[in-house]
Amino acid sequence: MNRIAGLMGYSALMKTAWAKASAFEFPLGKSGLRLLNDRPLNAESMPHLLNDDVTRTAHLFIRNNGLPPVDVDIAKWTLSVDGESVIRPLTLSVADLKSRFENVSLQLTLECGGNGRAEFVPSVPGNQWTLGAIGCPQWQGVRLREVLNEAGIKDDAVYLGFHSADRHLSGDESKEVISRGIPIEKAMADDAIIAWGMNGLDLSPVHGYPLRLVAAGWPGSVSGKWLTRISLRNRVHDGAKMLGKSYRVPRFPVAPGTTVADDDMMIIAAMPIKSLITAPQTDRQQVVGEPLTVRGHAWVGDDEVKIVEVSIDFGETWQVAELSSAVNPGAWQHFQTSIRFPSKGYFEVWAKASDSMGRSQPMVMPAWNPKGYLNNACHRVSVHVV
Ligand SMILES: Nc1nc2c(c(=O)[nH]1)N[C@H]1C(S)=C(S)[C@@H](COP(=O)(O)O)O[C@H]1N2
Ligand SMILES: [Mo]
Repeated sequence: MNRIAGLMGYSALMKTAWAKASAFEFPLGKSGLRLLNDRPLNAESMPHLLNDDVTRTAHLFIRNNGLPPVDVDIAKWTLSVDGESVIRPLTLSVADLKSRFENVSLQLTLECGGNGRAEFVPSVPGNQWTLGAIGCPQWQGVRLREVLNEAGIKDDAVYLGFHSADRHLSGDESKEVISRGIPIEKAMADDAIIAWGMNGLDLSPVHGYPLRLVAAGWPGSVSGKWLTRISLRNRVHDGAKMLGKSYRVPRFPVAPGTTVADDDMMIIAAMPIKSLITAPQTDRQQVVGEPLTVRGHAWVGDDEVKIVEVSIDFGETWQVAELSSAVNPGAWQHFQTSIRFPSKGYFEVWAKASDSMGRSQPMVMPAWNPKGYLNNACHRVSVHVV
Protein backbone atom coordinates (compact mmCIF):
# COMPACT_ATOMS: atom_id res chain seq x y z
CA MET A 1 0.00 0.00 0.00
CA ASN A 2 1.44 3.26 -1.10
CA ARG A 3 0.58 6.15 1.18
CA ILE A 4 0.48 9.66 -0.17
CA ALA A 5 3.48 11.72 0.80
CA GLY A 6 2.60 14.79 2.79
CA LEU A 7 -1.15 14.56 2.41
CA MET A 8 -1.10 11.82 4.92
CA GLY A 9 -3.67 12.45 7.09
CA TYR A 10 -4.16 14.59 9.82
CA SER A 11 -7.73 13.45 10.30
CA ALA A 12 -7.06 9.83 11.26
CA LEU A 13 -3.77 10.43 13.00
CA MET A 14 -5.01 13.39 14.93
CA LYS A 15 -7.98 11.71 16.45
CA THR A 16 -5.71 9.49 18.52
CA ALA A 17 -3.14 12.22 19.08
CA TRP A 18 -5.66 14.71 20.37
CA ALA A 19 -7.21 12.16 22.66
CA LYS A 20 -3.77 11.64 24.14
CA ALA A 21 -2.98 15.34 24.15
CA SER A 22 -6.07 16.26 26.08
CA ALA A 23 -4.66 14.57 29.16
CA PHE A 24 -1.36 16.33 28.77
CA GLU A 25 -0.36 19.92 29.38
CA PHE A 26 2.21 21.42 27.04
CA PRO A 27 5.08 23.46 28.47
CA LEU A 28 4.25 27.13 28.89
CA GLY A 29 4.60 29.09 25.68
CA LYS A 30 3.96 26.18 23.32
CA SER A 31 0.78 26.05 21.31
CA GLY A 32 -0.85 24.02 18.57
CA LEU A 33 1.67 21.19 18.57
CA ARG A 34 0.65 17.58 17.98
CA LEU A 35 1.77 15.33 20.80
CA LEU A 36 3.58 12.16 19.75
CA ASN A 37 4.80 11.04 23.15
CA ASP A 38 4.73 12.58 26.61
CA ARG A 39 7.63 10.64 28.17
CA PRO A 40 9.99 11.57 26.70
CA LEU A 41 8.20 14.63 25.35
CA ASN A 42 7.94 14.66 21.56
CA ALA A 43 5.61 16.96 19.69
CA GLU A 44 5.49 18.20 16.13
CA SER A 45 4.37 21.39 14.48
CA MET A 46 1.85 21.79 11.66
CA PRO A 47 2.68 23.18 8.21
CA HIS A 48 0.34 26.18 8.60
CA LEU A 49 1.87 27.03 11.99
CA LEU A 50 5.23 27.34 10.25
CA ASN A 51 4.09 30.02 7.79
CA ASP A 52 6.11 32.80 9.46
CA ASP A 53 9.54 33.55 7.96
CA VAL A 54 11.03 33.08 11.43
CA THR A 55 9.58 30.16 13.37
CA ARG A 56 7.89 31.21 16.59
CA THR A 57 9.08 29.49 19.72
CA ALA A 58 5.47 28.46 20.37
CA HIS A 59 5.44 26.50 17.12
CA LEU A 60 8.85 24.81 17.10
CA PHE A 61 8.72 21.01 17.46
CA ILE A 62 10.09 19.35 20.59
CA ARG A 63 12.24 16.25 20.39
CA ASN A 64 13.50 14.86 23.69
CA ASN A 65 15.28 11.52 24.02
CA GLY A 66 15.27 11.70 27.82
CA LEU A 67 14.13 14.03 30.58
CA PRO A 68 15.29 17.67 30.73
CA PRO A 69 17.44 18.65 33.73
CA VAL A 70 15.55 20.18 36.66
CA ASP A 71 16.44 23.21 38.82
CA VAL A 72 18.86 24.67 36.30
CA ASP A 73 20.81 27.63 37.73
CA ILE A 74 22.17 29.64 34.81
CA ALA A 75 24.65 31.43 37.09
CA LYS A 76 26.27 28.11 38.02
CA TRP A 77 26.10 26.47 34.58
CA THR A 78 29.43 25.73 32.93
CA LEU A 79 30.54 24.52 29.53
CA SER A 80 33.88 22.74 29.28
CA VAL A 81 35.97 22.01 26.24
CA ASP A 82 38.12 18.88 26.47
CA GLY A 83 39.09 15.80 24.46
CA GLU A 84 42.22 14.19 22.99
CA SER A 85 42.59 16.96 20.45
CA VAL A 86 42.25 20.04 22.64
CA ILE A 87 45.35 22.12 23.36
CA ARG A 88 44.12 24.14 26.39
CA PRO A 89 41.06 22.60 28.07
CA LEU A 90 38.62 25.34 29.06
CA THR A 91 35.68 25.87 31.35
CA LEU A 92 33.35 28.77 30.65
CA SER A 93 30.28 30.17 32.37
CA VAL A 94 27.34 31.43 30.33
CA ALA A 95 28.46 34.98 31.24
CA ASP A 96 31.98 34.17 29.91
CA LEU A 97 30.51 33.01 26.63
CA LYS A 98 28.43 36.16 26.29
CA SER A 99 31.29 38.55 27.15
CA ARG A 100 34.38 36.91 25.65
CA PHE A 101 33.19 36.03 22.15
CA GLU A 102 31.43 37.86 19.35
CA ASN A 103 27.66 37.57 19.85
CA VAL A 104 25.73 36.51 16.77
CA SER A 105 22.03 36.24 15.94
CA LEU A 106 21.34 33.81 13.10
CA GLN A 107 18.33 32.15 11.59
CA LEU A 108 19.18 28.46 11.44
CA THR A 109 17.10 25.44 10.43
CA LEU A 110 16.59 22.57 12.82
CA GLU A 111 15.07 19.41 11.36
CA CYS A 112 14.84 16.04 13.03
CA GLY A 113 16.46 13.28 10.95
CA GLY A 114 13.23 11.33 11.41
CA ASN A 115 10.91 14.04 10.06
CA GLY A 116 8.48 12.25 7.71
CA ARG A 117 9.13 8.85 9.27
CA ALA A 118 5.38 8.09 9.49
CA GLU A 119 5.19 7.55 5.76
CA PHE A 120 7.68 4.73 5.34
CA VAL A 121 6.23 1.39 4.28
CA PRO A 122 6.75 -1.00 5.93
CA SER A 123 6.48 1.27 8.95
CA VAL A 124 9.46 1.67 11.25
CA PRO A 125 9.56 2.17 15.00
CA GLY A 126 10.17 5.58 16.57
CA ASN A 127 8.24 8.82 16.80
CA GLN A 128 5.84 8.95 13.88
CA TRP A 129 6.72 12.43 12.66
CA THR A 130 4.71 13.57 9.64
CA LEU A 131 5.74 17.02 8.41
CA GLY A 132 6.32 19.16 11.46
CA ALA A 133 9.77 18.25 12.86
CA ILE A 134 11.32 21.31 11.21
CA GLY A 135 11.68 24.94 12.14
CA CYS A 136 13.90 27.93 11.58
CA PRO A 137 13.95 30.29 14.56
CA GLN A 138 16.42 33.12 15.15
CA TRP A 139 19.13 31.94 17.52
CA GLN A 140 21.41 34.04 19.73
CA GLY A 141 24.84 32.80 20.73
CA VAL A 142 28.46 32.56 19.65
CA ARG A 143 30.10 30.70 16.80
CA LEU A 144 31.29 27.28 17.90
CA ARG A 145 34.62 27.78 16.11
CA GLU A 146 35.46 30.82 18.25
CA VAL A 147 35.23 28.76 21.41
CA LEU A 148 37.17 25.88 19.83
CA ASN A 149 39.89 28.24 18.60
CA GLU A 150 40.17 29.73 22.09
CA ALA A 151 40.77 26.22 23.45
CA GLY A 152 43.14 25.40 20.61
CA ILE A 153 42.64 22.56 18.16
CA LYS A 154 45.36 19.96 17.61
CA ASP A 155 46.15 18.90 14.05
CA ASP A 156 44.72 15.44 14.63
CA ALA A 157 41.19 16.70 15.51
CA VAL A 158 38.56 15.11 13.28
CA TYR A 159 35.31 15.33 15.25
CA LEU A 160 33.45 17.20 17.93
CA GLY A 161 31.29 15.33 20.47
CA PHE A 162 28.78 16.93 22.84
CA HIS A 163 27.67 16.02 26.37
CA SER A 164 24.46 17.16 27.99
CA ALA A 165 22.72 17.36 31.33
CA ASP A 166 19.44 15.62 30.48
CA ARG A 167 18.50 12.50 32.40
CA HIS A 168 18.12 8.95 31.08
CA LEU A 169 14.58 7.58 31.12
CA SER A 170 15.73 4.56 33.11
CA GLY A 171 16.71 6.82 36.01
CA ASP A 172 20.27 5.51 35.74
CA GLU A 173 22.39 8.63 36.27
CA SER A 174 25.50 7.04 34.82
CA LYS A 175 23.83 6.65 31.44
CA GLU A 176 24.02 9.45 28.90
CA VAL A 177 20.81 10.14 26.98
CA ILE A 178 22.49 11.27 23.79
CA SER A 179 26.05 12.31 22.99
CA ARG A 180 26.43 12.90 19.30
CA GLY A 181 28.61 15.20 17.26
CA ILE A 182 29.81 16.57 13.96
CA PRO A 183 33.00 16.43 11.88
CA ILE A 184 35.42 19.22 12.73
CA GLU A 185 34.77 20.93 9.36
CA LYS A 186 31.10 21.38 10.26
CA ALA A 187 32.03 22.55 13.77
CA MET A 188 34.10 25.34 12.16
CA ALA A 189 31.33 26.40 9.76
CA ASP A 190 29.50 29.75 9.85
CA ASP A 191 26.22 28.04 10.72
CA ALA A 192 27.37 26.07 13.79
CA ILE A 193 26.81 27.93 17.04
CA ILE A 194 26.53 27.59 20.79
CA ALA A 195 23.19 29.26 21.53
CA TRP A 196 21.71 30.70 24.71
CA GLY A 197 18.76 32.40 23.06
CA MET A 198 15.90 31.74 20.68
CA ASN A 199 13.90 34.57 19.12
CA GLY A 200 15.44 37.09 21.50
CA LEU A 201 14.65 35.30 24.76
CA ASP A 202 16.57 32.77 26.83
CA LEU A 203 16.18 29.25 25.45
CA SER A 204 13.09 27.67 26.91
CA PRO A 205 13.54 24.65 29.21
CA VAL A 206 12.42 22.13 26.56
CA HIS A 207 14.74 23.60 23.92
CA GLY A 208 17.92 23.28 25.97
CA TYR A 209 18.08 26.07 28.54
CA PRO A 210 20.60 27.47 29.27
CA LEU A 211 22.91 26.37 26.40
CA ARG A 212 22.72 24.24 23.30
CA LEU A 213 24.44 23.59 20.01
CA VAL A 214 22.75 24.45 16.73
CA ALA A 215 24.41 23.03 13.62
CA ALA A 216 22.11 24.01 10.76
CA GLY A 217 21.35 21.62 7.94
CA TRP A 218 22.43 18.48 9.80
CA PRO A 219 20.04 16.11 11.55
CA GLY A 220 18.63 17.86 14.63
CA SER A 221 20.21 15.21 16.84
CA VAL A 222 23.64 16.86 16.48
CA SER A 223 22.29 20.07 18.00
CA GLY A 224 22.83 19.01 21.61
CA LYS A 225 20.57 20.68 24.19
CA TRP A 226 21.44 21.39 27.88
CA LEU A 227 25.06 21.50 26.76
CA THR A 228 27.71 20.94 29.44
CA ARG A 229 30.78 19.73 27.58
CA ILE A 230 32.20 19.58 24.10
CA SER A 231 35.06 17.26 23.28
CA LEU A 232 37.53 17.66 20.45
CA ARG A 233 38.10 14.10 19.30
CA ASN A 234 40.90 12.51 17.29
CA ARG A 235 38.42 9.91 16.02
CA VAL A 236 34.76 9.83 15.11
CA HIS A 237 32.88 10.54 18.33
CA ASP A 238 31.53 7.33 19.87
CA GLY A 239 28.96 8.65 22.39
CA ALA A 240 25.39 7.50 22.97
CA LYS A 241 23.39 7.25 19.73
CA MET A 242 26.42 7.52 17.45
CA LEU A 243 26.64 3.76 16.89
CA GLY A 244 24.35 0.93 15.80
CA LYS A 245 21.32 2.09 13.84
CA SER A 246 20.77 5.45 15.56
CA TYR A 247 20.86 8.36 13.15
CA ARG A 248 22.41 6.08 10.54
CA VAL A 249 21.28 4.88 7.12
CA PRO A 250 22.41 1.97 4.93
CA ARG A 251 25.56 2.63 2.86
CA PHE A 252 23.74 1.27 -0.17
CA PRO A 253 20.02 1.21 -1.03
CA VAL A 254 18.11 -1.70 0.52
CA ALA A 255 14.71 -3.21 -0.28
CA PRO A 256 11.94 -2.02 2.05
CA GLY A 257 11.88 -4.09 5.24
CA THR A 258 15.45 -5.38 4.97
CA THR A 259 17.40 -6.11 8.16
CA VAL A 260 20.71 -4.28 7.76
CA ALA A 261 23.91 -5.14 9.64
CA ASP A 262 25.31 -2.31 11.78
CA ASP A 263 28.55 -2.41 9.76
CA ASP A 264 26.58 -1.56 6.65
CA MET A 265 25.18 1.62 8.21
CA MET A 266 26.72 5.09 7.96
CA ILE A 267 26.22 8.31 9.92
CA ILE A 268 23.79 10.80 8.40
CA ALA A 269 25.58 13.99 7.36
CA ALA A 270 23.84 17.01 5.78
CA MET A 271 20.07 16.74 5.35
CA PRO A 272 18.60 16.45 1.85
CA ILE A 273 16.73 19.11 -0.15
CA LYS A 274 13.19 19.67 1.10
CA SER A 275 10.29 22.10 1.07
CA LEU A 276 7.06 22.65 2.96
CA ILE A 277 3.85 24.35 1.83
CA THR A 278 2.76 26.53 4.75
CA ALA A 279 -0.18 28.19 2.96
CA PRO A 280 -2.82 27.25 2.03
CA GLN A 281 -3.63 24.76 4.74
CA THR A 282 -4.55 21.36 3.33
CA ASP A 283 -8.25 20.72 2.57
CA ARG A 284 -8.90 24.33 1.66
CA GLN A 285 -11.99 25.42 -0.31
CA GLN A 286 -11.30 27.79 -3.18
CA VAL A 287 -13.64 29.60 -5.55
CA VAL A 288 -12.93 28.80 -9.20
CA GLY A 289 -11.12 31.63 -11.02
CA GLU A 290 -9.90 33.34 -7.85
CA PRO A 291 -6.12 33.47 -7.42
CA LEU A 292 -4.65 31.49 -4.55
CA THR A 293 -1.32 32.41 -2.99
CA VAL A 294 0.86 29.40 -2.32
CA ARG A 295 3.68 29.97 0.14
CA GLY A 296 6.26 28.01 2.01
CA HIS A 297 9.93 27.40 2.74
CA ALA A 298 12.69 25.31 1.22
CA TRP A 299 16.01 24.25 2.69
CA VAL A 300 18.91 21.89 2.10
CA GLY A 301 21.77 20.65 4.31
CA ASP A 302 24.93 22.56 3.49
CA ASP A 303 23.86 23.95 0.11
CA GLU A 304 21.56 26.49 -1.44
CA VAL A 305 18.06 26.01 -2.80
CA LYS A 306 18.10 27.06 -6.45
CA ILE A 307 14.48 26.66 -7.55
CA VAL A 308 11.07 25.75 -6.19
CA GLU A 309 8.38 24.60 -8.61
CA VAL A 310 4.70 24.12 -7.96
CA SER A 311 2.25 21.80 -9.75
CA ILE A 312 -1.53 21.58 -9.60
CA ASP A 313 -1.87 18.73 -12.12
CA PHE A 314 -0.12 15.90 -10.29
CA GLY A 315 3.28 16.81 -11.68
CA GLU A 316 2.38 17.01 -15.37
CA THR A 317 3.34 20.68 -15.55
CA TRP A 318 5.26 22.90 -13.14
CA GLN A 319 5.23 26.61 -12.46
CA VAL A 320 8.36 28.28 -11.07
CA ALA A 321 7.75 30.08 -7.75
CA GLU A 322 9.49 33.23 -6.55
CA LEU A 323 12.28 32.22 -4.21
CA SER A 324 14.08 34.39 -1.65
CA SER A 325 17.72 33.95 -0.79
CA ALA A 326 18.68 32.85 2.70
CA VAL A 327 19.09 35.69 5.23
CA ASN A 328 22.29 33.96 6.34
CA PRO A 329 23.94 30.60 5.63
CA GLY A 330 21.91 27.90 7.37
CA ALA A 331 18.54 29.69 7.11
CA TRP A 332 15.66 28.38 5.04
CA GLN A 333 14.44 30.21 1.93
CA HIS A 334 10.85 31.28 1.22
CA PHE A 335 8.85 30.60 -1.93
CA GLN A 336 5.62 32.12 -3.13
CA THR A 337 3.46 31.97 -6.21
CA SER A 338 -0.09 32.71 -7.29
CA ILE A 339 -2.28 30.00 -8.77
CA ARG A 340 -5.54 30.06 -10.68
CA PHE A 341 -7.40 26.78 -10.94
CA PRO A 342 -8.82 26.01 -14.40
CA SER A 343 -12.04 24.38 -13.22
CA LYS A 344 -13.88 23.23 -10.17
CA GLY A 345 -12.88 19.91 -8.65
CA TYR A 346 -10.28 18.27 -6.41
CA PHE A 347 -6.78 19.62 -6.82
CA GLU A 348 -3.50 19.06 -5.08
CA VAL A 349 -0.77 21.65 -4.83
CA TRP A 350 2.65 20.04 -4.95
CA ALA A 351 5.93 21.81 -4.27
CA LYS A 352 9.32 20.56 -5.40
CA ALA A 353 12.65 22.16 -4.49
CA SER A 354 16.00 21.62 -6.23
CA ASP A 355 19.42 22.64 -4.98
CA SER A 356 22.62 24.12 -6.38
CA MET A 357 24.00 20.60 -6.92
CA GLY A 358 21.06 19.70 -9.20
CA ARG A 359 19.35 17.46 -6.64
CA SER A 360 15.54 17.58 -6.40
CA GLN A 361 12.97 16.26 -3.98
CA PRO A 362 11.49 12.90 -4.99
CA MET A 363 7.78 12.80 -5.84
CA VAL A 364 7.37 9.48 -4.05
CA MET A 365 9.09 8.06 -0.98
CA PRO A 366 12.90 8.07 -1.05
CA ALA A 367 14.95 5.00 -0.07
CA TRP A 368 13.46 3.01 2.79
CA ASN A 369 15.84 2.61 5.74
CA PRO A 370 15.52 0.70 9.01
CA LYS A 371 14.93 3.76 11.22
CA GLY A 372 12.95 5.86 8.78
CA TYR A 373 15.25 8.85 8.31
CA LEU A 374 15.58 11.39 5.50
CA ASN A 375 12.10 11.40 4.02
CA ASN A 376 12.25 14.45 1.75
CA ALA A 377 9.35 13.54 -0.55
CA CYS A 378 7.37 16.45 -1.98
CA HIS A 379 4.73 17.99 0.24
CA ARG A 380 1.19 17.97 -1.17
CA VAL A 381 -1.85 19.88 0.02
CA SER A 382 -5.40 19.44 -1.24
CA VAL A 383 -7.63 22.22 -2.53
CA HIS A 384 -11.34 21.79 -3.25
CA VAL A 385 -12.27 24.23 -6.01
CA VAL A 386 -15.96 25.09 -6.05
N1 LIG B 1 20.72 16.72 25.22
C1 LIG B 1 19.90 16.47 24.22
N2 LIG B 1 20.05 17.12 23.07
C2 LIG B 1 19.22 16.88 22.03
C3 LIG B 1 18.20 15.91 22.13
C4 LIG B 1 18.03 15.24 23.37
O1 LIG B 1 17.16 14.41 23.56
N3 LIG B 1 18.90 15.55 24.39
N4 LIG B 1 17.41 15.63 21.02
C5 LIG B 1 18.04 15.92 19.73
C6 LIG B 1 17.17 15.74 18.59
S1 LIG B 1 16.98 14.14 18.04
C7 LIG B 1 16.62 16.80 17.93
S2 LIG B 1 15.74 16.58 16.49
C8 LIG B 1 16.77 18.19 18.44
C9 LIG B 1 15.40 18.79 18.71
O2 LIG B 1 15.51 20.08 19.22
P1 LIG B 1 14.23 20.82 19.80
O3 LIG B 1 13.56 19.93 20.78
O4 LIG B 1 14.73 22.09 20.38
O5 LIG B 1 13.30 21.08 18.62
O6 LIG B 1 17.52 18.24 19.63
C10 LIG B 1 18.60 17.34 19.71
N5 LIG B 1 19.39 17.59 20.89
MO1 LIG C 1 15.90 14.22 16.02
